[in-house]
This record gives sequence, structure tokens and C-alpha cells, in this order.
Amino acid sequence: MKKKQFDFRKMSFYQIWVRSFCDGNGDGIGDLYGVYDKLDYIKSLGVDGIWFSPIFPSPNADYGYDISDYKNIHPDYGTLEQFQKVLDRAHELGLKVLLDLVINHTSDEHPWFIESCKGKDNPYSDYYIWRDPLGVKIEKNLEEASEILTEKRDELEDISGFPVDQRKREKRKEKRDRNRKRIENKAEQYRPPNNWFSQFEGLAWEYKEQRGQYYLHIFARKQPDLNMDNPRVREEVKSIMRFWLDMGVDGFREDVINFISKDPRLPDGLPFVPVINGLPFYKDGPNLHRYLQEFREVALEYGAVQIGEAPFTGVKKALSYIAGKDRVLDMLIQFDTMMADCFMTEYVYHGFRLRKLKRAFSRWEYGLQGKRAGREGTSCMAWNALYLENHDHPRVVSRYGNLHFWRASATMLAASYIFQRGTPFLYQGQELGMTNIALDSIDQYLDVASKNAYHTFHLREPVEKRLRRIQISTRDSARTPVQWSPGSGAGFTSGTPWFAINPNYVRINAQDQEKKAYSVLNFYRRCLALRKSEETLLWGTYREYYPAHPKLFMYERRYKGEVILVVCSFSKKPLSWKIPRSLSRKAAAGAEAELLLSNYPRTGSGDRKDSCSKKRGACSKKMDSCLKKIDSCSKKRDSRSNESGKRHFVKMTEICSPLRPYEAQVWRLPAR
Ligand SMILES: [Ca+2]
Repeated sequence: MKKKQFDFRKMSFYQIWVRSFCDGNGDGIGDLYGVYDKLDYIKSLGVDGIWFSPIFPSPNADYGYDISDYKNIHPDYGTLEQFQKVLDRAHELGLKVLLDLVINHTSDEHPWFIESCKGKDNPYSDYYIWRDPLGVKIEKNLEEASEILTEKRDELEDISGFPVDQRKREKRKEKRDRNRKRIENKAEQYRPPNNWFSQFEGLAWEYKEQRGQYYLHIFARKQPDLNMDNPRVREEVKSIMRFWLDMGVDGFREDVINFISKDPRLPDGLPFVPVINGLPFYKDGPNLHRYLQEFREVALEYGAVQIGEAPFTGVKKALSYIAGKDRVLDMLIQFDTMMADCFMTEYVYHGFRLRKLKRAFSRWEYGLQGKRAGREGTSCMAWNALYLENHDHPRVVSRYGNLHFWRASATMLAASYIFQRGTPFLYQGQELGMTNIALDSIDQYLDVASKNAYHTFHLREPVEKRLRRIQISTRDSARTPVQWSPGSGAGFTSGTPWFAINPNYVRINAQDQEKKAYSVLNFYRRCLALRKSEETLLWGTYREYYPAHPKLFMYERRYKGEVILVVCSFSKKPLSWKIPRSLSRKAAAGAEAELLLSNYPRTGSGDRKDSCSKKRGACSKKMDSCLKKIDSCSKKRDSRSNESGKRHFVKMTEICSPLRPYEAQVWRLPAR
């Protein structure tokens, strides 16, 4: 029996990485008690659901993405009962709850792996991807060949009728046995089965003496890859899904889901490509679609939503998962929009390039709109998942924004993606404009991938330069505790926080931003509310203007003849802009456009003089002074008017006055 799926397209989601979200019991670690206390806050943002990064028992080699028990809650975070409480309360508030399904790999401390290590005759033997060392494989083949030859020789001797020297035969047999033992014994000295690198640390293979074989780990050594080709493993996955769905969970975000089916030949990758040389053989593998179809059937029984994380996947491949009648996922988390300041991974940093970001945005928007998903017609078009931050990437305001124009750029970035066609995701602290942290030494960082990069690459550079590379690229920046208040422990904990709190919490925190009309927090709220209230922003088609412009990002959403135009400046200087000719021609002479939203305060209708813009060159040079000015502006004029229903109309001919630094504007254009 299939259950009807809820409409995730109208929704937006808030991602919680529990460990750093809110500590409810004072031990310095975020937990489900803290989450429970903050559910009203989450609701107040205007989101419709929560995605929890893994909350299951884990030795934390990759902070929860190495699971040692899929059907329980990490003791640091609470109990199953506490999770049920959170789930029920979230549902009362009208919030859906998604869990992270991490099934490409487990922890090496998962009982399945512990059993699997014990030997080849173990019931869990084939739960993981085990292979003989390469030398052993070759020698075993040779040995086998020589054994066959010897057998043939013995046969010939027997037939020939000559007397057989049994003693020689015995000797030959002894020699063979010795040889076999020798091969087994020196297995450890042999090369791994292929030359793949892991994405987190060193080679993708780890030798296990206990079993005399290597196991595959695409990520950390403590994250052995599951063998999804084993039907029993797939049954385990389905059982995990049912366990949480029966409890009332509404769906899953599925971790590196396009890696779960490997090319069974496990061939060598290109030798000179670091880190991802095996990618072509484990990404979008031969049986992926079939396996996802099996999981899909379980999800559909419950009407659950499935969002797949798919690194290095292009639009065309994505459509094979999220469009068409045999679609197996509802949305896909792509990585293109995370690569606007780097190559393949944040660690290979090259500075922010707006055009690269715009190309990524538009590639996915154009690629997905109008592509039919499922048989139910237009209600099932391929749908985008929109995000600028999550637990795996540094803070976006530090990457694509500008810390000298911290408030403006953080809010502008919100408008740059939330109004695109798709379901927006926010990551905890993003709604506060939290920034990257710069720790003083590599030892203070925790992320396994960052540490490995530090100790592997650019070793000839001075320590400061190598550390700077980590400060720019590390995922740890997304994992500092959420800054709730300017008080001790940033309001995150009453105890000693498990990880460094960004010292800027005294200036950047939720308590402070609640009070300010133009804070990042309140701007996110306005964006999410506007998106939900405008059909055009929900369902309209996407079109980008001026794609080659190096500082301006402009896109429209068009629905039933109405056009909403989103204009974003990525410039620290005033930026002049023009209404695209195709849009201005449509406006009748004298017609007025309506300003639906801006991240700068505004005086009455159309009057753009305010104390902030007058000094816009000087304004925001320093974050503090900018904030103060903006707040005094907004206090004077009660800028909440935007929210209290006062509407701003501007003549079409006059709307293009220069944008202030990192200004974002959302316009409803007059109908033709
Ligand atoms: Ca705690």
C-alpha cells in the first residue's frame, strides 16, 4: 500500500548538526534536549521541516557519519524516548522530520564489521568489500595454474603405466602447501587490490590481518564501505528505514547515495589523479538505480521523502534519479554550487568567482525545470534542492560574501538562492550569518579530512600558509557551536563546549538579532515568508539575466504572466544596473513595480535617501559601525513597515538606482 507523499516543494528545511546546536544538559555537547527547547525558534524561522545529521551511536571518526548502531540514539544526544519527544513536538508544530541515512559505509566498530573481520565463513563475511592483496591474487593464480599442471602430470603418470615415485609426489605436495602458507604470510607486504585513494585519508584500502585481506573505505579508515551487492545488506537498509519510519519520521537525506554501487571489477583509477582517482568506478555504479528502486518502494509505503546527496554528479545523471517515471529520489543535493571558490574540493581554493556560482545555479535551474518526474503530470516535475551551507562546507558568508559587509552580504546571499525554483535548505547558524573560525594550530581542528590534507599536501610551505589553507577550507568552520547569545558559552552550553566557539559570538548571536529588524536572522524569516506567500516564487520558471556580469546576479521567476525579479549585488561598491529590455518593454508607460523585499532599510515609497545610503562608501567598512548605522536607521523610521504591510511602489522608469554594497532587491513587475 502506498501512502500519499507530502508536498515537499512548498517547504523549506533547517539542518541540525546536533553536536553543535544546543546543549540541554550542560555537558558541553549539543543534544536532543537542546533541540527540544529550540523547536519553537526553528518554527519561527518559517521553515517546514528539520533534517538531522546523524544522531546515532558513533565513535565520531567522522562525527556521526560513521555509525555503529543504526537503530539507536547516540548517548551524547539522548535516548530513543527523547527523540520520540522531539519528533512528536515537531509534528505538533507542523514540522516534518528527516533523518540522515548513511549506508555507503558503517563505522569499523559496527558489530557487522567486527564479525566480518573474523573470517570468510562468517555470516557477515560479505557485508563489506573485501579483496585479496594484489600480489596474493597474482601468486594464487599462478599457484592454481601450477597445481592444475601437476595434477595433469600425475594423471599422465598414472595412465602411462610407469612406476610412480610416491615420495616425489609427497614432496611436491608439501612444497605446494608451504608455498601457499608463504603467500598468506606475506600478504601484508603486498599491494592493495587497486590504486584508489580514499577521499579522507590515504589509500582506499586497509589491510586486516585477522582476515588476511584488504577492505575498501572510500572515506576514512574507520568507515568501511558496505557491499550493497549483497542482498542481505540491502535488506538491512530497508529494515533501518522501516524502524525510523514506523516511529514517525517523514523521510531521509541519503548520504553519498551515488557511491553505493561499485564497479565489481574494481579496476585501477588514473594513477596521477589524487584523492578521487577511483571515482569513475564507484560513482553512479552499474546497479545503483536498481538498489535505489528497492529502497524507494519502502519509502513510498510510508509516503516518505528521499533526498539524495550526490557528489560529482551532473544534471543529466541527476535527472535519471529524480525525473522520469522510474525516479528513485525526490531531490538531489549537488555540489556544483559549493565550487565557486575552489576546484573539486574546498581545499583547492582559488578565490570566489561569481560567474562560476551563477553558472552552477543556472545549470541546475535550467536543467531541472520542465523535466517531468513520475507519471502524475505537472505535479511531479523534477525539483531542485537549494542550499549554500551544510555541515560539510565552510560558512558561506566567509566564502561568497564579504566580512567587511557582513550583514549585507549574508542577507544578500539568502535572497540569491531562496527564491530560485526548488526547496531551500538552511544550515544551523546560517540564518545568523555565522562565519568561519580561524584556529591557531592544526591540533585544534578536529576534522579528519582537514588534518589529513594538512599533513599530506604543500609540505614545503611555511606552517602559517598551510594553516591558512585549512582555515579557509575546513568543514570544522560549520561545526562550531551555534551562537545563541552574547553570554557565557554563547548560550550554547552552561558547561565547557566540546569544540571552539567562534569568538565573534559577542557580536553575532541570535539574541541580539531577534531585536533588530534588519538582522540576518529576520531577513531569513522575511525571505522564507515571502517565498511561501507568492505562487510565482514557488512555481514560476527561472530565467537568469546578464549571466556574464562579474558582480551582478539577476534572475526572474515567471508564473501565469506575473514576473518577480531578484537582483543581487556582489559588489562592495555601488553597482548600477538596468532592467533587461525584454522586461522593461512589457511595462506600460507609467506603470509601477513593487519592491517586495530588500536587505537595506528604505524610506517611504520610492524615496531612496536614507542616512545609510548617503554614506554607503564609508558604511560597513567595519562590521560594527555598519550594524550600528543600520540599526539606528531602522529604529528611526520603523523599518518593520515592510513586514506590517506597508507596500513600496516605484515607477518602472525609476527602479534602477544603484545598488548599495551587497544589496538584494526583489521586485514584482507590472503585468503587461
Ligand atoms: Ca549535552
